[in-house]
Amino acid sequence: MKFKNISALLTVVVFAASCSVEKPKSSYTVHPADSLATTATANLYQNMADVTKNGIMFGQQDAVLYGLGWKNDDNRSDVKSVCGDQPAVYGWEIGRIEHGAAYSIDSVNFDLMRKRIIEAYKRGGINTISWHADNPVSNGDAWDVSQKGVVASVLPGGEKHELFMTWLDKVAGFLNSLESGGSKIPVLFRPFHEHTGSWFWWGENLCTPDEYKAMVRMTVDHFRQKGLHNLLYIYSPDQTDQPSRYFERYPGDKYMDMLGVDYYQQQGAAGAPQYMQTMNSILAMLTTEAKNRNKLLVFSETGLEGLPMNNWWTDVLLKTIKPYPVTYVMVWRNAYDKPGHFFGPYPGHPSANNFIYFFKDGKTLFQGDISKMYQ
Ligand code: BMA
Repeated sequence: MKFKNISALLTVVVFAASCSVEKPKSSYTVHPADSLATTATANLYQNMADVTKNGIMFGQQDAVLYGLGWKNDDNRSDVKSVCGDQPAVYGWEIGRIEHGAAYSIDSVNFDLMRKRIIEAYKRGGINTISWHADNPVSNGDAWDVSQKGVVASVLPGGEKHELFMTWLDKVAGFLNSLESGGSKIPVLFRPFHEHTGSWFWWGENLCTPDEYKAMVRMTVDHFRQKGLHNLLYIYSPDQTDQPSRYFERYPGDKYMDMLGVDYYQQQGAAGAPQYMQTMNSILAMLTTEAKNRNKLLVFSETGLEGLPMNNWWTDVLLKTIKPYPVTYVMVWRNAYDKPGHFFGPYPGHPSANNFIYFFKDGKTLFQGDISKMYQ
């Protein structure tokens, strides 16, 4: 464990001197929605609740797969190159797994992804997976919203139901293959995200609330029936601070473990006030809702594309999330394949220095700050 400041060190020394070997009792006890969740999965969930008392974990999508000017290197991330530590949370994208493809939607080899997930788990990191599933009706991609009714078609009785169940089996196969030392690796699965927007075939204008809920429940039920009990589920709509809208398509507390939100700063630096104000009201709403439902609150995706604001990390992101019990915040990928499409720092970027302040802040937690999340 790395101590970023003296007060953290003193807290640990005083704590170690004042109590025996027993773990501190959490004031906030959580139980996975899946009553058959593995012990490691339940431990991860409770440890995430406990960690939230100490700070906010930082994550990045595809952090250890590639970054600016590199791909597939061992033990590397742009975050680590900037601050010396890896993120605590690692995001992964499995679009195209549904076809049994060898490479993901972002041209990442699935065998390498599995290897990196296992490595992250072994060093005590947390893995979260998204799935930009192709459109099963048109064979287009997840963004093909040219016709309504795709969600209805994958439900029982729909013309694409059987095909879609084979897709779910492929996803289940991948999730089931994540093993280390004979145990299944717990994963935070985040299916059919940003559904309060209408840019994916499962979006708000493309299906009814009942259809959306039925598809998520069918997915989760299918995974459970297949014996997958290493999953915690994240509900991650796009922005809304209205509980009625946020929960309109919520599949239920028996299906979801974490209340998330995806929201990005738009319009460059000029969009900062709007971003902070919007997030402030969303996080206030989610703080209450997560507490009432005994769930965790996560900022499942965010960022400012291209980071045209050198002080974004401390003056916008940290300031926005600090007052709330956010378990983790995850920024999107540093694309190797799309110029300007990056959301994290990298060496030489003008915001890198500010990211070091963000890293050193007593509130942010990186890989070196978390351990034994599965015990
Ligand atoms: C989007 C972009 C795309 C990418 C997709 C899935 O937000 O980053 O370039 O293919 O996510 O990872």
